[in-house]
Amino acid sequence: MSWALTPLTEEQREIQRVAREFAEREIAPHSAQWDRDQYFEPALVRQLGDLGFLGMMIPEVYDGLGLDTLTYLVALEEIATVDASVAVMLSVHNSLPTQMILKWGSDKQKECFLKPMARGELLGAFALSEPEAGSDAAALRTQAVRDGNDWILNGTKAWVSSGTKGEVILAMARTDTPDDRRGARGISAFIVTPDLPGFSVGKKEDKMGLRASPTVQLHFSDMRVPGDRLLGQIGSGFIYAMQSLDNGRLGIAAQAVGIAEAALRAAAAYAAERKQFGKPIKEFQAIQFRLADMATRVASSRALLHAAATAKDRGERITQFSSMAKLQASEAAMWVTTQAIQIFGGYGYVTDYPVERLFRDAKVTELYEGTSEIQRIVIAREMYSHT
Ligand code: COS
Repeated sequence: MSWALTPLTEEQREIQRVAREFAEREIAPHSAQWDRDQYFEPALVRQLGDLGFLGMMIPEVYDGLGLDTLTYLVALEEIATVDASVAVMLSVHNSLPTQMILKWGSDKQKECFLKPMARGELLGAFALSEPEAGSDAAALRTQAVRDGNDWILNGTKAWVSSGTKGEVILAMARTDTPDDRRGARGISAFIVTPDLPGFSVGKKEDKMGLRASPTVQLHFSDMRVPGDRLLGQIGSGFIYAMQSLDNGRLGIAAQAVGIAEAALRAAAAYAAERKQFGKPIKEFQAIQFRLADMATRVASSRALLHAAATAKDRGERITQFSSMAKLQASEAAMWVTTQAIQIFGGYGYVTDYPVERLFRDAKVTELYEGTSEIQRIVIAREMYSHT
């Protein structure tokens, strides 16, 4: 049912096949249990690293595969179709910290962090949000103060995906002073590692969905960060984060398309086998129309996502396009998973079938890396920003 609306090259189809086979063989048998146990399988990071999937868009010179965005997203969708928790780990790592170091990192930072991240030896995480700075990300309060060549960081980051396992965390902190607040321009990006004195992992969230992906708070308490861990320019961290989220949102859109595709497939299969009133329920028009609408929303989400990815690969600004892709795909995923449960009836409401997990996993795609409301703000602002 997974139509390629954008014609894929032979290489793209091959990577899609590798992702699908890996997901079905190594992930699918465990997904339900990992979800129940809130278990993150560390061996997966190394296995995905061996396939090159932790360096998909990193050039070969930095030990990555050097693939384009569309190829990455096609593979990511395949993983998400099987397990959205594994997909978010891949999405964050490939879209945010690695791309930030690739774009703005020094040669030394690329050598020390980017290369091992591309090989899957170090897992990346991204720490922008704080308990009181979510949608209003520029209101973050974590403070960085210079001390000789080092920086001393104090504050709490929130909603950090892969937070308990993240080995290279791109953390945004204020480098302006209380007497000279500079808003978004007072924020810088730092490469933080868990071995720094003053770093600790705080509360692990007990989530509705994506339960196999650890989401935590991180505490920085007089955390001493060497000067060479500052990424790029002082005061540019918020801009870097926003530009990176343009990429990140494509990853979340691919995750949402994968979740919706899985729900569509499960519902279509169930409708063919479930009999009521003497015939398979797929023969009732009420079910056919529902499946048709689900398939249409999955296809249109995928088409928009692929169009945004190819625009990015052409070097175009994709701020509006990526927010559109995420908005469309995440709302479609929530709608499609809701319809899937309706087709399953009571069986959709219990854990014997995968659709209740897909429904729980879909919800977060409307929330993280910018809520649907934030995506609408970005889309609307972009309409006027170039006129
Ligand atoms: N690409 C490049 N630069 C960008 C940008 C983008 N996509 N978005 C904003 N910027 C720049 C602006 O151009 C501005 O730069 P200047 O100082 O040169 O003017 C600066 O960043 C501040 O932008 P802006 O004034 O638009 O900031 P706001 O505080 O109004 O915030 C929103 C804008 C709401 C879009 C932003 O806070 C946001 O995306 N919030 C959601 C955060 C999010 O997704 N969090 C999830 C984290 S992962 S769980």
